[in-house]
Amino acid sequence: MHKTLIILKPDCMKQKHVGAVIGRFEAAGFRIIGCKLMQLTPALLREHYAHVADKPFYPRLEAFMSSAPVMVMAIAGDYVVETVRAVLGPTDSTKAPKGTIRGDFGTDVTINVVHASDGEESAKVELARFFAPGEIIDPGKTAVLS
Ligand code: 3AN
Repeated sequence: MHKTLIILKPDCMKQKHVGAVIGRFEAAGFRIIGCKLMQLTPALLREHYAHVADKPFYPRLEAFMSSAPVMVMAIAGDYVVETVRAVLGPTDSTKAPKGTIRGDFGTDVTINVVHASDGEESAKVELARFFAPGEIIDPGKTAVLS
């Protein structure tokens, strides 16, 4: 089973696109296996965005990502990492086609609705960064009572 880490960013939360965004992941066939609200700290953001922490745009990114609570999610399904990246569209919302999440709801390259892991290895690292082992539960493996 493939898994990925999703963060619904402050713009998604404030503009109330949470239901629409989760709906697109569900419509693509994926299931939620972890979900919680978090207020991200500068220390956690510096770790999560270590690959861009020395870039000139980083201070704005950190200020934005810590400006309101976010929803962190783990979702699962076949080829979820690459499929979710396609459903999201490119990082820069102004270049994202209509019909993608960033093309429909994003503002710019920083304010871009959702973070999603960019590969299977980074997904493993990021899921462990944001979720304790017991916080990820696969409902696909439990019977639904009728
Ligand atoms: P993605 O989140 O799409 O994988 P990364 O990992 O290249 O993109 O960049 C991490 C975050 O840094 C992006 N989500 C975006 O918010 C921000 N970012 C990336 N490139 C730029 C840029 N040129 N200017 C401003 N912010 C950027």
